[in-house]
Amino acid sequence: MTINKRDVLVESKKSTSLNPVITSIYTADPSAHVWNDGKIYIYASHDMDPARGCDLMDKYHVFSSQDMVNWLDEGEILSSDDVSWGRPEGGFMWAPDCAYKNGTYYFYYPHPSDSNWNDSWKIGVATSKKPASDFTDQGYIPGLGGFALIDPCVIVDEDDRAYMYYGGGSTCLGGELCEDMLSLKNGMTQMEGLEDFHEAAWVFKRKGLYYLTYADNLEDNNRMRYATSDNPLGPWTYRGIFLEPTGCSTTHGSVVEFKGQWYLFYHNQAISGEGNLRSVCIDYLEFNDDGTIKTVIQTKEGVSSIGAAPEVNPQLKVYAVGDCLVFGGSEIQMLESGQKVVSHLQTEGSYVLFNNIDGGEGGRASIELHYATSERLAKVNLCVNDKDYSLLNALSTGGEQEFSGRTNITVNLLPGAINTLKITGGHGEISLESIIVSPI
Ligand code: FUB
Repeated sequence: MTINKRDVLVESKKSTSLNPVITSIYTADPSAHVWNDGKIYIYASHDMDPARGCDLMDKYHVFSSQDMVNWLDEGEILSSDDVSWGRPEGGFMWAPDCAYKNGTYYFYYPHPSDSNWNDSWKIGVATSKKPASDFTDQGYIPGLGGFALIDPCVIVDEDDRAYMYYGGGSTCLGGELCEDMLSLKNGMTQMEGLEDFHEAAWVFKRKGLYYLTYADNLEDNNRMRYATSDNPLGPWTYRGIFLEPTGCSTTHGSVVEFKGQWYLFYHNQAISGEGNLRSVCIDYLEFNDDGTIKTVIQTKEGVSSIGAAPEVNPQLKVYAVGDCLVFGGSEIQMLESGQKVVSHLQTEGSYVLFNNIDGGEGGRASIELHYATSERLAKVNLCVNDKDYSLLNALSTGGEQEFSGRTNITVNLLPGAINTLKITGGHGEISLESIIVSPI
């Protein structure tokens, strides 16, 4: 079998980020950061599809952007399988955060250490010299954790001192981290002055003022509230609600400035309609003259481009589906335009197989499928070298021959032209036009 490879230009058809902004897989609890490379990164938790509840949340993905509109899935950075001290049954990889200090990225995540999960929360730390790959678990922070204590967030202040916040079950705690970023200087203290704190603490600083944002307890419809202080560890002055319910039972967000503009990252359930299949969104966040936050307007458009779109990867390779192997009820079809596509991928057991995919030197590669579907929400299952990357969402393109759909994920490839990609119909009628393999 021959696989066609040709260079192409990929044009972003999005003029705004759209909401949800991450659609290929389900993601929640976005912690966004701008690092020295000039890009903005989202560290997100992952909801498994089909929905199996928050208890089986298994791993974290990172996404990066230089313009707020085009986001690259940088791939999985940590899974519960990587946590040697963790709950034996895995799961419970809940809302994380990342901090940078002295040349190292510190990825903080809540995870139970025992089968009795809600009594045994710990805050784990994985480190890397890179923002979105090669993280290695370093264990958990001594002295932190216990009943319902989740959702760590870390701020490295202008004087280089670092503070951690976390909490749940109506308790929010904060404390200073030691220089090693892996231990606490003087333990944690209660954050005083918050009203109706539930979880999802996030701290940022603007014009010398510290802001602590969090999810409240409104039943099945949490909102986001905030408080401010002149000191990183409070006491705090409660300021109000700035994100009304998103329609999802949980709410969780982060506030970040990028290229002079402030944004709120949060999640909703707009794609799935299910509270444990969530999707990350972005909208503008604005301040009043007195420093208070205006209520965030939740939009479908998302935010506009800020900066140049990413350049086309010169190593990009396109594999035309006309050259792949097709099994089951799928077939290769010639359209009137002369375009060859794989159609009827929805048939049970049908799949397409690409052999001999070149992984270059090996490592991470973005896999992007170009598709058409008139289903509101179709799905395909992707396996690479027998590793199951599970379901990818394919949102409606408005027509069975409208090949404007894009769904992608970053996977690991072996070195050389020995990789195998298998795409199986997951749900709904969908046709594929091409697959793009782009080493990162
Ligand atoms: O995603 C799991 C949990 O749901 C998070 O830790 C909470 O903040 C809530 O979003």
